[in-house]
Amino acid sequence: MKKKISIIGVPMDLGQTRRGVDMGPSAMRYAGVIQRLKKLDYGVVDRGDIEIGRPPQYDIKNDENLKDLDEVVKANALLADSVSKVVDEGDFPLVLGGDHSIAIGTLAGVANKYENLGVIWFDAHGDLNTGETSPSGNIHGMPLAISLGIGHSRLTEIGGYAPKIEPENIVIIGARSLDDGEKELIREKGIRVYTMHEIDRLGMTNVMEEAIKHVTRNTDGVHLSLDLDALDPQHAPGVGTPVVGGTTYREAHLAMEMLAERRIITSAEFVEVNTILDIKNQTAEAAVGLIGSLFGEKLL
Ligand code: 4U7
Ligand code: MN
Ligand code: MN
Ligand code: MN
Repeated sequence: MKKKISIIGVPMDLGQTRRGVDMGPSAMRYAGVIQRLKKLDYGVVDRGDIEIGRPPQYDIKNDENLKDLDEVVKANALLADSVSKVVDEGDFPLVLGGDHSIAIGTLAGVANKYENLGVIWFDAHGDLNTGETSPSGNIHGMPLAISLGIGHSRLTEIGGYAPKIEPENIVIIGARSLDDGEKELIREKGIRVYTMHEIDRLGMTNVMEEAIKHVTRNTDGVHLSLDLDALDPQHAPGVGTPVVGGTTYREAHLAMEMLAERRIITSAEFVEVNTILDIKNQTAEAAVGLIGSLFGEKLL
């Protein structure tokens, strides 16, 4: 029997400063994510949305270069609990964002269920900043560092343990914008990165073959964290931090189809869909299409 899929929405927009990404979960529901998964014969439960605190928006707190830290911590702690329950019940957690700061909570909820969790981080960015290295103070640029146990302890200790993951079990795919501190951390920790250069050079098929080998070498589960800004802004205009020169729509689908064939993904999140910046829900629809491919949708 196929695993049941539990959907958790996280209308979080405080990990960065552009409003609109809080409506991402609604947009993906509206684009038909549940119907799409049901059509593939999965049992689907929608667990609704995690509650997000709403600070007065004219007064963004920025202590230690960590914007809206209190609310980001609170929401991620709730998300970690909710994801943890889903895994305990034997369901597949599918988290819909919200900005990428929510990966902190998703990984906190999932990582202690595995001996060694692998992570595929599909993103234009490295998300490896800390309050010390971040040029923006936006926590959505930090979740991968936080999950490695690097950063403010209020964030790294969410879920009551740290680190969540080890550097050798991570691959970043689609990178084309890295800050100096992130580059340093990648070199220091030996994190495997397939930048757009490698995708151009090797092709997505080879990149995915290598990436899958890397994240399954030493692990008993693999989390997929997919930031829609990995796609070229042509195909995913509704994101807060677009970067030109991204993957095509088809490359992203191929990546998901290969993950479906290999059945290695044990939890997933789709983040950074910003409905205010989107064009006729195109980015949410792209996300839902990718979710379909990840769960085995085929034309024939
Ligand atoms: B996303 C950035 F400086 N690196 O830290 C930062 F370029 O979750 C962008 O990948 C972070 O969308 C992007 O602010 C975070 C910037
Ligand atoms: Mn672990
Ligand atoms: Mn990104
Ligand atoms: Mn990201």
